[in-house]
Amino acid sequence: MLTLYDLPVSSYGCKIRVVMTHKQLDWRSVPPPDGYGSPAYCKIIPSGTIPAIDQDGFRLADSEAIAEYLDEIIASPPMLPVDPQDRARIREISRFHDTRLEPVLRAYFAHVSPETRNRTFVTSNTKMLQKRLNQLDQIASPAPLLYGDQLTIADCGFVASFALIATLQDVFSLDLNIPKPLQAYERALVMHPSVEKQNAAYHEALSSWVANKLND
Ligand SMILES: N[C@@H](CCC(=O)N[C@@H](CS)C(=O)NCC(=O)O)C(=O)O
Repeated sequence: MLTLYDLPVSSYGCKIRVVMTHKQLDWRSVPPPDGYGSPAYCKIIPSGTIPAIDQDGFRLADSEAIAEYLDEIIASPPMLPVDPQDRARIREISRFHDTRLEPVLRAYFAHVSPETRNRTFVTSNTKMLQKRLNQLDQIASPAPLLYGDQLTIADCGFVASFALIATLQDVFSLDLNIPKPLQAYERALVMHPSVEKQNAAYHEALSSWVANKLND
């Protein structure tokens, strides 16, 4: 059986859980020994990051590489468009998510606990988040998902990010204006049958994580 090194609260892990659910794969989730980045885990996965997979000794890290690998070895249902330009656009959005949007969300993590919160940082990071959402609104044309009705690799990353945005909005009372097409996209995404259960589980993991941070 496929092993997934993962933790319930991992956003990139959530992306792979949605891919695996959509591909109807069986897998077992294993926490990285001694935590991610630990010497014990780096012996297995040199980058020390989660998610990572082990398929009969073939080990692979990086959510995007994993998602594309799974899409190539399990052809149905396909998670990338066939047309080269559509395919490239979906990859562009997925990389925009991973390299431009998600890091801005991650930057809030150190400020969730009131003990370590810096309001000036939160305000400036929110301006950056607004900028990224506006950019996404220009790049993507959800109808209702990023590529019509077909769930793609790019959609999978947004499951955790929309959950994170909602959670962070509550924690920091963020003054965000999420463009209307993106709001409609989120509504369609979380209703997708391959997303629903993973989305609910991710919200639950986030709630416990935030509750722990607020009680630190
Ligand atoms: N580009 C990587 C990023 C993964 C990532 O940063 N994962 C976090 C946890 S959600 C992690 O492992 N951090 C540990 C570290 O950076 O050492 C991916 O897409 O898998």
